[in-house]
Amino acid sequence: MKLAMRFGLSALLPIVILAAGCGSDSSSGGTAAGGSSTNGKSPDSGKKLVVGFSQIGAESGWRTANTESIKSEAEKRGVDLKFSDAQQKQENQIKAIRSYIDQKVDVIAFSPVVETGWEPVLREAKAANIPVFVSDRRPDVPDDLYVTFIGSDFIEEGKRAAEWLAAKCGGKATIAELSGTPGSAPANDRKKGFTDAIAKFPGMKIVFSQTGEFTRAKGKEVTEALLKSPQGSQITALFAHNDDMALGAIQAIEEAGKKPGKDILIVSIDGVKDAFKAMSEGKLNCSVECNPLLGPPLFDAIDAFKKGTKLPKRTVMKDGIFDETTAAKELPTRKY
Ligand code: GZL
Repeated sequence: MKLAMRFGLSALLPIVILAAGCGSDSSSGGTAAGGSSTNGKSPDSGKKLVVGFSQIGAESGWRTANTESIKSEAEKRGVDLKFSDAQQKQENQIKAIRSYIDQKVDVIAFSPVVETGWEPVLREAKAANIPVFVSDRRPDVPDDLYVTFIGSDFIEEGKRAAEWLAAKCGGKATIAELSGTPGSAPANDRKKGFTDAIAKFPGMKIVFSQTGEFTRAKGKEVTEALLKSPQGSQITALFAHNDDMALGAIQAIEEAGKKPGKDILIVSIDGVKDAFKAMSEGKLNCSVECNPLLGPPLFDAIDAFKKGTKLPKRTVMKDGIFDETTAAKELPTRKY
């Protein structure tokens, strides 16, 4: 039966995948397909399964770990992976997806850099009977245009960062926000989760918000300018949508002669190794995990789809939260 014949299967309830970042292996955590491994063969001819993957870029430590997880899992399962790096440009992702359609790959998978603008190209994939799997970030399209979306709950991540900060600062903070890529699901949702949570605390206000584009360099640049401005002296806390921007901000705060983690509390999201190091040094106060090891659950889902298993439309990666009190102990076991 053609792989794509089952495309458009009805959705089941979302399931949760165990975090792999804290020592467990997400593929053993159970997935929509129950963790069976792809044999790397297409169902029809026994030839290698061909998967076209469009990656966003290489902007952060999280992205590097995510790419490594996708590539190593494909290799382990004998999948012929065609991989492209879009360098943060949606037009490059759309070009890559079109090229996969032209190559008649068995499956297309991608991490959408922003939420909107995907419907035309995903309709072309559907017309070509090529199933599409979404990894990491959500696209704003009708759900008949993809088989399943595997990624973390970014609203929950923003909420947990806010709640941790509220407890740490007793509900009083003048906050600077370094936001992620404009229009991306993590930037939109983390902001929503964080602002909705601090609304309960009248003493917590975001007085500055600017994008640091999820990169360390831009995070440093934006924070340097903020600290040089009259507003800089008011800031008592910084919320970064990812660790890389927080690490850039830490450098800027130190160069301004202030103590990151003390003069300015810092909370961020991802849970990469460098964040654990900064937390163990007291320079970063909290990092909410966002598990990048999406290779195993992605290829489990493709394998299950290939075998006719009905997949949920949404598979949520389960993430932890870590802070300055736990980082040193956790650091040795971190996988990324
Ligand atoms: C989150 C992912 C985000 C990370 C950033 O799933 O899309 O993109 O939080 C990365 O580090 O750049």
